[in-house]
Amino acid sequence: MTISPVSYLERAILVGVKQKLPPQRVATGPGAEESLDELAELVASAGAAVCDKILQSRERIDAATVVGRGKLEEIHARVASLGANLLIFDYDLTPSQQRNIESTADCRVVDRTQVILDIFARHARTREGQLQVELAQLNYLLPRLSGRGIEMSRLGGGIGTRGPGETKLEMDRRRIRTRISTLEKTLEGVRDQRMRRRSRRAGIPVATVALVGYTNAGKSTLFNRLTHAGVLVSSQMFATLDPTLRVLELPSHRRVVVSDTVGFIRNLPHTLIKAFRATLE
Ligand SMILES: Nc1nc2c(ncn2[C@@H]2O[C@H](COP(=O)(O)OP(=O)(O)OP(=O)(O)O)[C@@H](O)[C@H]2O)c(=O)[nH]1
Ligand SMILES: [Mg+2]
Repeated sequence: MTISPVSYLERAILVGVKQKLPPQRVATGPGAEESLDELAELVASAGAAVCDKILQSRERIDAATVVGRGKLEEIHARVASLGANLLIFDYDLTPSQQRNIESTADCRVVDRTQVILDIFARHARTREGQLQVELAQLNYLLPRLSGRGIEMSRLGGGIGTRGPGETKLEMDRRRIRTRISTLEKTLEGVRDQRMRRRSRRAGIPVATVALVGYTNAGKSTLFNRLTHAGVLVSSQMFATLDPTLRVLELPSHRRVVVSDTVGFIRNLPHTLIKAFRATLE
């Protein structure tokens, strides 16, 4: 896959929102800070430079702009002074929030989901992987299409515009719907095939061992060490998208099938989970 050189010219400012909790409530789980750091890793894997991180604390999310008008003016000034050309929100933006922010900040705006979709688009190698990414991208794009058809085609590169469906991002609604149902049918076929293969394997007394864990945890490295398979190892997140299976003989001489597969992350976009069902199953 060719990677647009435009991507390396992207200078991004990351924006996170932290909801202020009433004093009696204690925050649990990963905080907004960790999530923003993780987003920075994702953005680097997508090929853009991070020039600033902004974390805003609010009582509640602003319905129109997420961060509120005042903060947005501040962000606009920051974009200008740093020469940034991309705002990345660590928050799932609705199509109208995205438009509102874009018009005030005078800068392209994408969200965490788009960054992850973009990485998947760049890393999908097999036909199945590419079809799954395309399905996720089109499902993400469809509700966001109104009035953006022309803009999308004018952008011509960068996070949120790449992928196996790159040219198809310029399609109109009707054709996107048709394409989505074709992709769903094709992938349904892949799932059936997988299911049949699994049930055949279930009849043979060979255990399947799946390596699961956070993206970049070292699954592929371990897989290679165990099986000498030579799959891609990389410091980028989501280097592995397509599953690889190898037979491994344990010290006890028992044979098992080991599988390397896609990693996990917090808040993996729903469009991706749905599209990657065949792989994740
Ligand atoms: N320090 C250290 N680095 C490791 C170890 N195992 C792997 N790495 C490095 O961590 C990075 C990610 O390794 P991968 O094996 O590609 O990780 P993965 O879990 O397959 O990642 P994805 O396929 O992207 O989800 C690479 O740069 C590896 O060289 C380890 O035990 N120690
Ligand atoms: Mg891997």
